[in-house]
Order: sequence, then structure tokens, then C-alpha cells
Amino acid sequence: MNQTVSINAPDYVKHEGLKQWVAQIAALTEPASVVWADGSQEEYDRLCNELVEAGTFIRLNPQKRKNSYLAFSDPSDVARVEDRTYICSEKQEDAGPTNNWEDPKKMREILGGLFKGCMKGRTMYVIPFSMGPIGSPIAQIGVEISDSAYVVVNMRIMTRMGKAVFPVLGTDGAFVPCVHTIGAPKEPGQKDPRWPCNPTTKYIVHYPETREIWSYGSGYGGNALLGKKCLALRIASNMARDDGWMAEHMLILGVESPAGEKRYVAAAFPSACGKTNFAMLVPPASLSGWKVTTIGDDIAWIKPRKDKDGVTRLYAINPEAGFFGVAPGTNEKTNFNAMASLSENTIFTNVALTDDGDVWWEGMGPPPAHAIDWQGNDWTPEIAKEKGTKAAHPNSRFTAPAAQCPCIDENWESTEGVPISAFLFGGRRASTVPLVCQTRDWDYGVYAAATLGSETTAAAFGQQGVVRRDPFAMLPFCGYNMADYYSHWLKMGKAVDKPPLIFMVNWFRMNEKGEFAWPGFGDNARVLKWIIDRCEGRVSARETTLGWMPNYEDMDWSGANFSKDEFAGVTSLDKQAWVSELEGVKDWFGKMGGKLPAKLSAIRDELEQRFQAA
Ligand code: SAT
Ligand code: MN
Repeated sequence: MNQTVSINAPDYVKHEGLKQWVAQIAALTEPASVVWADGSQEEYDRLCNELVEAGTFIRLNPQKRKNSYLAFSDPSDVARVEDRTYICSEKQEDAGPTNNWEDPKKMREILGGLFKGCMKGRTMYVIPFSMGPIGSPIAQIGVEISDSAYVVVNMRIMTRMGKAVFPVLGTDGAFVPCVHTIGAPKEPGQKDPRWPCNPTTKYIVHYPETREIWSYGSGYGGNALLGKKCLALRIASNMARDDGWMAEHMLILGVESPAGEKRYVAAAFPSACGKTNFAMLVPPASLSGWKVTTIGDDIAWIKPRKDKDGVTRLYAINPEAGFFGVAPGTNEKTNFNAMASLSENTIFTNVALTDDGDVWWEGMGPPPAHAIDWQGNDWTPEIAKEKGTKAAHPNSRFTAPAAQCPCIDENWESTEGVPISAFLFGGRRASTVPLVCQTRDWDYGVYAAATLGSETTAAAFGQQGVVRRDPFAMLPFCGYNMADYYSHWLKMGKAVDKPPLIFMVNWFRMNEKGEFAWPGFGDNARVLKWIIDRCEGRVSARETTLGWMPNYEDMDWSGANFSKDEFAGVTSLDKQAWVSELEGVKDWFGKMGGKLPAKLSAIRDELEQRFQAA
């Protein structure tokens, strides 16, 4: 056992508890050396160079993409591993019906064995970071220990990382300890593969009561960049429940009217609903003077705050500092602002390498005649046609600084956050759910979010596919009992004087021909405009069985070619479809266990009566 490894703490680290914890983890994991990440550009460049030398990074052509790199991961390590993700609360009931649970004592034994000596032959990095602008009353500090330099450089983009957090951490400030290993100890002289990881054993473990994260075996995304889903959602949702705030899987955007008035909305979408595109949308030129700006594309931390007028409202920050976005499908048309954000200082993972040293992915534009695919093999359009191989992995990613986004909001680093006027919840539904509906009140909104879902198969007009529920888009990210989370939301509506209005949206309705019936993308700004106007009480709506919906005349159609009939198609409420939807909700609520708030089943029953009577 290597008890002699020095933890090498720099002088600016005055936090004894932190040093003790680092020493303890070093004694357990037995690294060859310990390095504290300071977050500087020099350190970033040095580590990127080391990653290039190790073969993990390919430096992209600086003429095409300055200061940018491409990594190909191990084919066993390409996404979050939900079945290996655990919430280890003392009582199983506190993890609830939607999480994997294991007894914390038993899990600590398993992990104790796996982490013993797991960093042999490697550098152990200590990565202090702030989720949220440093010093924000909504922000939290974490410290990740990791044996992956790839993690260090990604964390520098995704969080405020390094020396800068110590003035806040002080001598005894609270931090969330996050321990990460790729699970691949190295013998002397052993050469690393391109992407060392543990191909067979992976654990992503959260202890909610002690606010700890332990991750073993993967180097990829949310498995390894522990500030993101592990801290900012699973652990933070526990903190938020206990301390009266909200940790949500939501984008935050600003909408500016031609009069220069800015309002903010936060929106939750399950995966594959174009969340990043919506966060950065470019309104059609015909909606002249309306602008959309981005605060964040994935996570929102939201706290009540009393304004100068004495009114308590919900304020939100983006706890992240970068975008870890899905590359395939991103192009100048679907997301101009994301493409511009990736022009330099970006890390790509599992996209294809072009012959001129740039990147390519499916849906980026015309395919290159030849490329190296994400598995390192030759790729041509002919090979793709013949064998069906993708140049980029479908979950391939870019890691890019948010500050590089042309539409980043001027207040994106505000420590107090931005006031939220509306929450939006939208799934991918071919039928049933209308384009937009303002829910009757906060509790109805919580009901809509609790029953959010996407259809797994494309359904024919008026017919439902199989609905996979993803309440609040938090199914894999809520760090405690989902039914208790619903109760927390019901409670938060009463904790502020002026709660945001809650809207359901659906960009994915289909017509009789099985085509998307709504253009989406930039035209979603028309829906946003109606939503903001509702918040300001300056546009009308009609009351329906489901809630408040726009009349055709209530929407701004300037420059659009969308008829009244087409609008009727995307806003119709089909009685039969809703009756079966509500049956589906009954099954879903049945799985929630005894803690489901009675209020939500009462709303379901009331909706059923309304639809039956309609
Ligand atoms: O890999 S992440 O968890 O960071 C992103 C995602 O899977 O949603
Ligand atoms: Mn996400």
C-alpha cells in the first residue's frame, strides 16, 4: 500500500476538512501522485497536450477549429448507465419507486473493495468547482477527485473550476465530495488504450443523506463529470427539498419584446425533444423585434426571493458554465447558435474526424467523401449505405463554453438569478397533447408535469403510441422518492406570492399523413410570444376541457403560412384519446406507491369527468 503519496495541497488551500478527505481518498485509491487543478488556461493546455500524447485526444486543425480536440471513447462507454445508477438512501422508500436502490452499508462495502488501489499508476486530480456563479446564494461548491485528465478539462468548461472557488470555500465551507475513477489501475510499464475505463464494471452511486457521489468504471459524460446530473440534479434535488428550493432538469431562456421588455421562462423536455435547439432558438424574421436569449440549456436551480416591491418570486440560475450537447442533428438551420458556440475551444467526443482535421456528424451537412468514424475506422457514404455504420455515435457530444454562444443572455452569470415568468413542459406526442395549453392553476401544472411523457413509436393521427412517462423530465435525475418530489412542487407553488404560470407544449403533433403538423424550430417563438403575453395578461385565450388555449387570432402569424385548419389540427382535443390518456395516467400513478399526493389523483379524476362530459 502506497501510504506515502503526498497530497501536495497548494498554499491557497486552507480547508483542513478538504485536505483530510483528499488524504483519505488517496490512501484508499493509491495513486502515483496527486495534482490540484487550479483552473488556469496553462493547466488546461498542458493537460490537453498530455491527452494528445496519450492518444485520447486528436488535436483538430487550428485553421478549422482553434484550440479544439476530438476524443473517441471505448465502445462500452458511450452514455450514462441508468441501470448502474443508484440512490442509496438509508430507507428504500426514500429512493422511491423510480430509482435503483441499494442498502448504503452494503454499497459502501462493494465500493470499498472496488476503489481500493483503483488509481494505481495514475495521477489523482483534485477538482474544486462551483455549480453556479461563484458567490451566488443559489450556487453550491463541489470537489471532484478523478483519475481522468479528460474529466479535468471537461469540468473546466462545464463548471467554474479551480483556485477561484477557495475564497468561497474558506477554511470550513461546505462542499459535495465527488469521487470518480475510470476503474483501470495501471501496472508499471503498462500502456494505456486510447480510452481507459472499466469495460465490465460500472457504478454511479449517490448517498443522499450524506450528500456524497461515488462513480466507478466510466469516463463518459454524466457518469464522470459529476457536477452535472449527479450533483446538480440527484444530490441537489435532495438539498432543494430540505431547504425550500428547486433543482430542475430545465433550460432557461429570455424572451425580449420589441419594446425591449425581457421575460424569462424555464422549460423541461424529456430527451430527444430538441431541448438545446429550443434554448437557443432564432425567432423568424417576420416576428420582428422579438429576441430569444439563453441562460442555460439543461439545468436550472431556482429559489424564492423577495423583490423590492415586497413580492416573492422564483429566481433561477444555470448552475453550469458550458454545454454538453448531443452533436448529431445539430446544424446551421436547426441550431445556428450552438454551431457558432462550437467554433473554437471545444472538446468533441465520438463524432467523426474529417480528412482536413475537422469534425462531422450525421445531420451536420453534406457528408465528407471520407472520414474516420467514432470507432476509428474508415468511413465513406458508400460504407454507410452498405453497412449502416454511423460516422458519429448517436450520443456523441460537444463540450463548449456557454460564453461562446452568440445568444447568451446578458444576465447569465447574475448571482441573484433571473425571475421566472413561466414553466413549460413538453414531450414528444404524435397525438392527444395540443401545441400549447396554459394549465388551470399551479396544481394542474404540477399534474401536467407529473404525467409528462413521450411516445415511443410514431402513432397515426388520433391514435396513441406507447407513452413513456418522464415526469418533469426528471425520471433518471430525481434523487429521492418521485411522489415526495411531486409534493415538494405542490408546496413550492404556495411558497411564493407570484408563482410562474405553467404551460404544456408539444411540438410533435402529426397529421393524417404521418407528417409533423407543426413546423417547430424558430416558429416555436410564436408559441413563446403567446405564453409571455399570457403572463402579462395582454392576450386572450379560450377555456377548454384541459385549460386555456389560444384562438387562431391570439397567435402572431406574421410571415407564417399556417392556416386556421392546420392550427385546429395541432390544437384539437380528441375525447377518446384523452380518455385513454387518463387511463394511462391511472396506471402510472398506480406505480407511484402510497406517497402520491391525493391532489394529483383528484385532478386526474376531475379531468376524466370533464372529458367524459365533453
Ligand atoms: O451524459 S450526460 O448525463 O451529461 C447528458 C445526458 O445524458 O443527458
Ligand atoms: Mn439533460
